[in-house]
Amino acid sequence: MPRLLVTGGAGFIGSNFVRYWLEQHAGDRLVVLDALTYAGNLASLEAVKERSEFRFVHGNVCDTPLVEGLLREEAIDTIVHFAAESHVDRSIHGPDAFIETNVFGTHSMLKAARKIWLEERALAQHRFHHVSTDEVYGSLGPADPPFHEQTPYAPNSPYSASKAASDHLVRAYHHTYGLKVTISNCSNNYGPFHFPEKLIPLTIVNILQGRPLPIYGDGRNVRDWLHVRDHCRGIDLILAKGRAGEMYNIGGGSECENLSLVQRLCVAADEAFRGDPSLAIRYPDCPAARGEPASASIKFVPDRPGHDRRYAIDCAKIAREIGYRAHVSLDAGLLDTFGWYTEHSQWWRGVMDGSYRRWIETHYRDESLLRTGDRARS
Ligand code: NAD
Ligand code: TDX
Repeated sequence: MPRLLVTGGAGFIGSNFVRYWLEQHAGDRLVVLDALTYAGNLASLEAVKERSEFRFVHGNVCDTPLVEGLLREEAIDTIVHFAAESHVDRSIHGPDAFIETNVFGTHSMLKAARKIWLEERALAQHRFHHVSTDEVYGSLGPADPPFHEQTPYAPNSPYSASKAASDHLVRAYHHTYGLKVTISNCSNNYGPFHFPEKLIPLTIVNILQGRPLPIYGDGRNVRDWLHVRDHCRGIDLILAKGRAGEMYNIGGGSECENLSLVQRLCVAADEAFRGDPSLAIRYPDCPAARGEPASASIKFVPDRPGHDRRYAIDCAKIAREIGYRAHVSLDAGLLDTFGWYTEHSQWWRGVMDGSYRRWIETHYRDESLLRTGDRARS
């Protein structure tokens, strides 16, 4: 049975992966290593914290001796490396943490894996899976073919540059030292437990609180939306059937312009409030609680510097070699995600107070985005 070390397991995708894994592979040892930055929350791991297979370790991936100790002590043979600084806007305002965690942190993980697996244990069966992003490929024009695994790297933000650097290090540890690695480059994830700084969860919680819905630039930027559950299944398949040294793109097959995506969430809110009168009581500041369309709160704001225009993923390789395809349609996924946020306000209110709020206050100059005084408590 595999023994997993999951870094960044208290974050959005990591915590979904931990729940997915323990559902699908009950009995496998699973250790989470997470520094609990603003993006990491133990509340996201509530459902598994009592499982005997599960252990949480509070620590930093840059702490190589700590990682070596865990690999030894827990006889880990599989690393799934999610830990990263992940928000493009934050990387524009402060790139240092991105270089530290994404580049040095990944190198620290690789050094520890090499030392324990190759030098100390001569462990033939091992896997270092690195979770990366489609942003390393840069930006597409409207008629360009989607990114495939041979698309040259052309990262445009400090975030994507740091992820590209980490991908190169992972690849180099395979070619130079023979470490058995795989890399997945996936598109924009969405789903439950997503920190409300990224477009979908931010839009949902702002709708529910009657706040403006910020759209950068003209709102015509395109992302390929991947439900986090499909992403977790894709990683599971790569661990089981992926070839060492290979990269695999994972997409959702759901390209959508930002403005259209936000409008779809607004329609979902209007319909949900019409169908469930308890929502208006729980979220009295939501326009839909007064019968007004949520889309009236859409607000165009200045564009993100260097904003990539379009991402799209060609999944042919992972479909052909491993049999992956996305199961969750964007319509079903958005409805499901909207519903999750309406039912889990305790989670999102909890993760949003504190450091997130202070960051928003420092970096958004547009005061109307900071309107406070929401009365909603559910
Ligand atoms: P997230 O920001 O929600 O979570 C990151 C987690 O890593 C948090 O729990 C945080 O506490 C932890 N962490 C940060 N620095 C750490 C450190 N130095 N040591 C240990 N733990 C640390 O991120 P996410 O959205 O879940 O993304 C997970 C991975 O997937 C990242 O590598 C990201 O680049 C990649 N990715 C994300 C998306 C997306 O749409 N969210 C898309 C493509 C790729
Ligand atoms: O308030 C907003 N308004 C807006 O128009 C925010 C937060 C975003 N946007 C736009 C910018 C992007 O075009 O929406 C799109 C999505 O933005 P984000 O949710 O910040 O995601 P993105 O920048 O595309 O990056 C995400 O996908 C790839 C993740 O954050 C990365 O970790 C991942 O690698």
